[in-house]
Amino acid sequence: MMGEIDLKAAQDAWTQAEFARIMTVDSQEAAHLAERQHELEASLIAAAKTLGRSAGDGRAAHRWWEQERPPRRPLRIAIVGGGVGGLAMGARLREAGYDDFVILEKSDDIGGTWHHNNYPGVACDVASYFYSFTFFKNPGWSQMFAPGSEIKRYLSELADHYRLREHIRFGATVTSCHYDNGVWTISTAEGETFEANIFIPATGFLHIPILPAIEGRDRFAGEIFHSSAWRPDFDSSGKRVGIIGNGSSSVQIVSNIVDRVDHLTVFQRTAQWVFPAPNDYYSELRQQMLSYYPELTHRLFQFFMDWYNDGFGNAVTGDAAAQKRFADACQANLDSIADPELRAKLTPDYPVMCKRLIFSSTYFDALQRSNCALETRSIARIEPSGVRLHDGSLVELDVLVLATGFDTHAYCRSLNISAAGGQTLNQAWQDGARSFESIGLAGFPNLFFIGGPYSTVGNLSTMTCAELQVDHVIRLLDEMDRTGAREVMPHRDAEDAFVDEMQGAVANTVWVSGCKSWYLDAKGGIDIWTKSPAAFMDRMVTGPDLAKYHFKA
Ligand code: NA7
Repeated sequence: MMGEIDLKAAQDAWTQAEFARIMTVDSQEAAHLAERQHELEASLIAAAKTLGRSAGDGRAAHRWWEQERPPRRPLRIAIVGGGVGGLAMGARLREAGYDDFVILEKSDDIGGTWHHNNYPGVACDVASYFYSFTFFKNPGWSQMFAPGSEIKRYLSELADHYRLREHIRFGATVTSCHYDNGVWTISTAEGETFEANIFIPATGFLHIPILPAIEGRDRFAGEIFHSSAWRPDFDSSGKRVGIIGNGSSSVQIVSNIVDRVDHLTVFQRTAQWVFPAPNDYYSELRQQMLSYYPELTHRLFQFFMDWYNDGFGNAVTGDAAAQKRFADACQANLDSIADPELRAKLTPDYPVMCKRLIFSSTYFDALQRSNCALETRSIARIEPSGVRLHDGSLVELDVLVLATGFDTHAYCRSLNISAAGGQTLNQAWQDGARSFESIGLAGFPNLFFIGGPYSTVGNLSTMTCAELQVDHVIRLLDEMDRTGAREVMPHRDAEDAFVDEMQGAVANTVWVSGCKSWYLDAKGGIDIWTKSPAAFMDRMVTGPDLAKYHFKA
């Protein structure tokens, strides 16, 4: 039998081997470490069985409905969006004892981004152990960067575990939200009206597709669709496919379909830096072992969180040494391309991470296949038979995929939010989206954003960001519950000072170092968190600073 000391030693040895394997570039050493882990996994499973541990107990032990939940005064809450943010909010409300809530979702299923995006190769490019909620661990990720369908399944399991489905209203497209005297009235395109005391837009920022304003788009004779509208049953096999754009979506699609299509043309307007990130498969043995030891899944979360937050997060907000490490890795990846002409086409003319960094170990290989062409000549128009370039040549196509991104600065504008006696949200945001500490908005009582302006975004984990925000909102609700307040909203001067603080840090960020990206709005402004991820966590965890909020009985 493995004693307690041995168990801890084996766990430590497994995690050390894991971290060393992730960091090494020596494939022989990586194979040796993987073998060592494999042996430890078998021993740890045997030990767990001997000790009578139950598999998956990270979740099973977390029986929120059996925990003591404080009695709450009636507070009706309406959440808009059944994606990552809305589901996290619902789960934590459940745990905190706020059971009177509804989640309004325009679609017919949960998952948000992970429900809508079904293109081949769709996956998260944030490591899965970090792209998870700490209160709902997942020992069963099958890959370092899990496929979209697996993330949707994870969210579905979360919805079941917290019995959220009974609170979700599918097919509810919110068209207007008005606040008056302690009550939000929310109307939908389907003709329903909901009333709530608290209103939480959790609509995200990757849900409104941008269709490029290229002449002739509607005259294409073949199939033409945005990457987020790829039908699950659409098969590109044997077809001549063109794809406009080379962001994260395109890179995943290209890598996935290149071997299946007859010919693939990637239309690139701006070169991208690509960080090499092999997508390791995780064995069933490993998944089984982790299911017995949720503490190890948590260690993996911590490891990746530090890697992303300290490494990546600091690199984009002014840490030159951290940025150089990413720049060197991206440059070495680029240098691996043998053909100097292709390499030149793929060389960006702006600093690494100015645009959202692409993570892929397969994209450059795909571009070098004989049936793939990288087209950098500019597009003149779309014609029935293909894409006409400005030099007069025609690229003939059967399928044209528009991987042209999303309107990331729209946020929840389409909800038409207003408050009695004040501005509409669209008026308040006419010079750019804003918030107080990513949560509230002066002039709009009882409104809390999840994933709105001044959240951390980019290559960080939106799940972690949502979890921090959701818990912050719950503390505001607890204060309303404790004091009996009917209204809460940030003071305008506190919000102005916060926006000044964020804007004052913009110049340090790599996002304004000379490129165009979805981090910048139409006027070149920035409305995301501009300080370090650690500063965001600190603000979320130590706050809310109640003195900066106005509570009204
Ligand atoms: P992105 O990252 O916004 O990429 C959009 C791509 O489409 C990008 O390469 C654009 O080129 C290109 N684009 C957009 N409009 C045009 C026109 N009119 N002509 C040519 N090329 C165009 O979107 P993704 O869907 O890939 O990823 C979005 C996020 O989802 C991603 O960052 C992850 O967070 C998940 P440009 O660089 O602007 O020249």
